[in-house]
Amino acid sequence: MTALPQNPTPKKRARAREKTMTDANRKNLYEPAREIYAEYGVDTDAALRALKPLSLSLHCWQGDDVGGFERPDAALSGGGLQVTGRHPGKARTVDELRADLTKAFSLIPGSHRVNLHAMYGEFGGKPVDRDKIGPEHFRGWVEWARESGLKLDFNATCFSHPLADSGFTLSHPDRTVRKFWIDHVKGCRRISAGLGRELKSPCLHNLWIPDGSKEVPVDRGAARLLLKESLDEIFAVEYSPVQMRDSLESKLFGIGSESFVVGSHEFYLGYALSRGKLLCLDLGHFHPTESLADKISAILLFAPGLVFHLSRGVRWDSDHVVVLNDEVQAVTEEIVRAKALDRVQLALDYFDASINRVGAWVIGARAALQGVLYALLLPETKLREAEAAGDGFRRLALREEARLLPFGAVWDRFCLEADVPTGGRWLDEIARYERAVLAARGPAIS
Ligand code: RNT
Ligand code: ZN
Repeated sequence: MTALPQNPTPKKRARAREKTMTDANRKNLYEPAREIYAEYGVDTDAALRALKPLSLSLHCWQGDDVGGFERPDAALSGGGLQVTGRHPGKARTVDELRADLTKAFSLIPGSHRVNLHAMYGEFGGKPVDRDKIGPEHFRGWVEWARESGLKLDFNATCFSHPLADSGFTLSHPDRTVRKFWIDHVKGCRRISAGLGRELKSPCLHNLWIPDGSKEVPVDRGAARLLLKESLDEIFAVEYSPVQMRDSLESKLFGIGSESFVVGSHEFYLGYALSRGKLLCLDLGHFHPTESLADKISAILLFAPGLVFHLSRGVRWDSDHVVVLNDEVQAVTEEIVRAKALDRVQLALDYFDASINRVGAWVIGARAALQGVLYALLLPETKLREAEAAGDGFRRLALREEARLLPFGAVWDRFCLEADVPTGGRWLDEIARYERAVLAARGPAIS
């Protein structure tokens, strides 16, 4: 029997009324905001137009604590990565993960990408080792992405595997172990090219490996030479940039690789620039006092583009949820200033199991977009004039004044145009999803 259309409940009617009122109030704030910004020589309409085409790459691994689908109870192990927290409701199946991603995207303005890891394939309940995976394991993702209007990015998974337990993969002294990981990464690049071809958007294949050691090694050079050779072997296969592009991600240290990381910043900077590959800078992978923002204008003079893993380092952890902090602002400011929005990819990379996981996605994605919008709304012309005139006082004071401009009204406008909730109303959406969907999920299916 077909269900008859239901009259909205009083509660639903009140909610709809509240939505219209809030939206109207917020819409009214835009015009005055626009005028205030104009006094500073800032065109808010132009800023909104510039932000609109920006696509973030949302990391699938926030949805299930970096577990993946290789086994029913798969969990993150090794690689110097750690997820903490026991918030209930994590995605246990590919359908649950896709439902959660869909919910997150409904609360993030704009059209975006999903960043997959190799261990998130659909393996049909059969064990498929990493060196044997192929495009057939990602058909479901392609179909879902196509239906959802999303594009896909990809990552080889060189951790959570017995052959990574030694702490070395592509730089392992044993050729058999190296070969296993070389084959895995080769397969992942092939899968990436397929995803890019099918979805008509170049798929970014990012490579991060955990290789390194707890103690100071005697021969750092040997491991780096092996990594260089493994990479050359992997990249001997070329793909069209229309289908896929490669990026390489460095790290300063990890848990268990405190004294030595083979794939350091200098290693990958040299490798990427000499081989025409992209460099991936993760905000949590540098010394806390080192400015990642400062690297942008230098690297972009020599590289075709840059990839960012937006994250937040807190003490030992490099993967807290992204918020709109000084670092994110400094990075987005430098990207905008370099007019490089179309040459960078902003990908999110963090894992928090202590709070609602869908909400964690949305916090980070909205913060990243807000960072870019904030940068687009800086009184750039006036700041440059002050700098050119050698007026340091004015330059500093203008930056402080800029903090008080009605940024929120322009952000709300962006959300309204994209038809996603303004202000804090998305918090209630998350709470509803938690009650209706996440709370019904039991422990991991085994
Ligand atoms: C690890 C890197 C890497 C991972 C993901 C899961 O330190 O940041 O990007 O977070 O591949
Ligand atoms: Zn990263």
